[in-house]
Amino acid sequence: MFNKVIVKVPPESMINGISSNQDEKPIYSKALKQHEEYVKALGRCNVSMISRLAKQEKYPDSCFVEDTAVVTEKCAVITNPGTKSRKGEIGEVESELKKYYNSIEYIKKPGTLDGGDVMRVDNHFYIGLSKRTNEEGAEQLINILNKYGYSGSQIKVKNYLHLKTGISYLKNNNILATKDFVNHPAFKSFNLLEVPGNEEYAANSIWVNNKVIMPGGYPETKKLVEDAGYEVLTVDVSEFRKLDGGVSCLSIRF
Ligand code: CIR
Repeated sequence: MFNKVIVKVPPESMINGISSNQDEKPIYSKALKQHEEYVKALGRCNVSMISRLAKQEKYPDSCFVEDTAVVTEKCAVITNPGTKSRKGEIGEVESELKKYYNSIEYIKKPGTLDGGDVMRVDNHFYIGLSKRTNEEGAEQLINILNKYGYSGSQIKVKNYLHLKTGISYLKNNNILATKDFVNHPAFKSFNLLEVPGNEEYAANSIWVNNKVIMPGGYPETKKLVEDAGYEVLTVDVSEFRKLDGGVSCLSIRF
């Protein structure tokens, strides 16, 4: 169960956020409304507290809070984001997490790690090696996790920004994933729900207290998740998609 959620209001500067598709800029007013709807969806998932951090104009990508921390029941790990313009985002999230955690750990350079590369399955953490997360960062995280009784392993990410761009753990041994990860030996013992090729964006979905929050507009994947027994809440996150972000990136859940 998750009790608490941290989100950060998108800044107007998000129109200059990092994107693999420079042709399509997010529309700020629309993004703000979508963010509101996203927070409302989280509110429908029986979490007891949603902390909404103020927008930070200095950091165009700062609404994607997930990348700044990895949280467990026993500790919070502040990351060292793998891209320069995002490193300063960690300060505010660190201050917020200090309200809830006595044990705060840090990924330190030369290690880099984005929270979007970390997928938790019970007490094991799969860590994507991507353009943002390097081996040193992944090893540091595994060492920290081991100290608290968790385990971790590394997964190479080739075609996506982050590991969780292409795969999500939905509890009860269910994984929602694109073809790349469905065929990956590390995940063969799971019940794999394969996202159709034309709906790959929907592979980034989140389980929140027995409901699944998914991006709107991906009917086949929605049906797949519903048929697996979940109540699905959809939110339109088209403006965040333009910055390569999805429903998991927009919150830290613990
Ligand atoms: C970035 O490139 O860092 C942002 N535009 C998107 C981050 C998305 N975060 C995530 O998938 N966890």
